[in-house]
Amino acid sequence: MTIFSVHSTIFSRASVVLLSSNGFKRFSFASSFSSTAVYSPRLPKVKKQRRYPIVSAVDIGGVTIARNDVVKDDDPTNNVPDSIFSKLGMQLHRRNKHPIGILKSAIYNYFDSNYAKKFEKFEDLSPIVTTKQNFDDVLVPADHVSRSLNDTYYVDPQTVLRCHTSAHQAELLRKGHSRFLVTGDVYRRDSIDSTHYPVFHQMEGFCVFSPEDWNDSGMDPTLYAAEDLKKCLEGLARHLFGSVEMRWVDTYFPFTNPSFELEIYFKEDWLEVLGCGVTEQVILKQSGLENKVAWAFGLGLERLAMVLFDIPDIRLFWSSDERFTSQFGKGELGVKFKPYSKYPPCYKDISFWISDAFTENNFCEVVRGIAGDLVEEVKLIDQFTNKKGMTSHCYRIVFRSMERSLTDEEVNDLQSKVRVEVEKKLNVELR
Ligand code: FA5
Ligand code: MG
Repeated sequence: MTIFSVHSTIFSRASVVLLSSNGFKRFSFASSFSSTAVYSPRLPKVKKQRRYPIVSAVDIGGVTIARNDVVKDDDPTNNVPDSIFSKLGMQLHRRNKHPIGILKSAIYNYFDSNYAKKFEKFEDLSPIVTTKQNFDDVLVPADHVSRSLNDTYYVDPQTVLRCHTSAHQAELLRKGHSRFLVTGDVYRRDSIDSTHYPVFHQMEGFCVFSPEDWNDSGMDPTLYAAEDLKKCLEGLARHLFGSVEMRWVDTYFPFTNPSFELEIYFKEDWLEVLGCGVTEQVILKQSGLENKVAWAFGLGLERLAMVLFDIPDIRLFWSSDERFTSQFGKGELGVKFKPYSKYPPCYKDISFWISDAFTENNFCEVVRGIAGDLVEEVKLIDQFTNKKGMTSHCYRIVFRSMERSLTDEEVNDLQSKVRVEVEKKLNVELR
């Protein structure tokens, strides 16, 4: 078994991967979004969604999208489950009394007052985009992990649910926009814990500079843009949080160079809240911009809102429980979330011999498909390979509702459904 490092958060950060006779298995120590399984065209589909009623159509900014156009049960090139389809068009960022909407407005205020309203705002661009928009236009290499069915929700081989708001950079540049903010819901197959959810919200910022902007500074244009970017984002962090402990981390994105991430100290750990950098020249040139430099950033709105409002679990953003929703009011930034009660967690372990095609994201998708938001965390707690070369994984599943106590019977029922589905869909052998 070889241990080596690859770029692993969907666009950034290296993490450690174990390469075994079974192929690539994720074994990430990074707390952020990360996944490293290589593309496998035969990934099992995880479809049945028990905790949610099947929604037959959604409305995205006035356009009705039918379920059957996005969820294709018998098409192996489609991996969108009903639970994800039902989130399309929810647009939490457009609800002005929701923490995500309140945060968005606060960020708008910062840009309006510091840049004399020069940043145009887009918040209703469809999350259903082409692979060209999501990947090619921002130089994501053909073999990049983020393109795999394991990481991204595909409607068909040319169409995905955007996995980042960077999907809109190039088209907006081509249309002549040079300073803009794009806010939207983004979708990723991912691990399960308190800071990761398969649907979340990002805000993209983009700012183009011309020679007259940097000439007087006497600085190299790339350096000029990088400094301006950091100043802008540090100012934003101060605007939102007052004083907060933060740090810059160098990283890699295919579309920026240099690239950075900003981390904020939250609940005794560093939490990655955004990625950013100086835009690759090719992107500007392909959009008809010569002799310019630009910076770009992508903020994770849930992560920032968790820090700002002291929200301990990312699932809460989707709660319609009045004990959650009634705590937030339009424009109110200083509010700290008061947990209404902490219900007990219930731990269940499951062990199985994995198959070649097994990936942790697929496992998480099965668990979410059965338990929905009753699953709080899925963690690999043990793994080994026996003399015959068979690899065993043991996962601990934490079940906990944010709204009520779960009964033993209910949790046992969920766990036995997980056991049945995992064996059936992931081709593993239960131990
Ligand atoms: C990106 O998505 C880049 N497009 C950001 C970017 C834009 C870089 C422009 C440079 C220029 P990343 O995969 O790191 O990068 O995600 C950005 C942020 O989204 C993270 O910092 C984090 O705050 C948030 N995020 C990522 N995955 C999740 C998730 N599963 N749940 C909640 N938030 C997430
Ligand atoms: Mg990242």
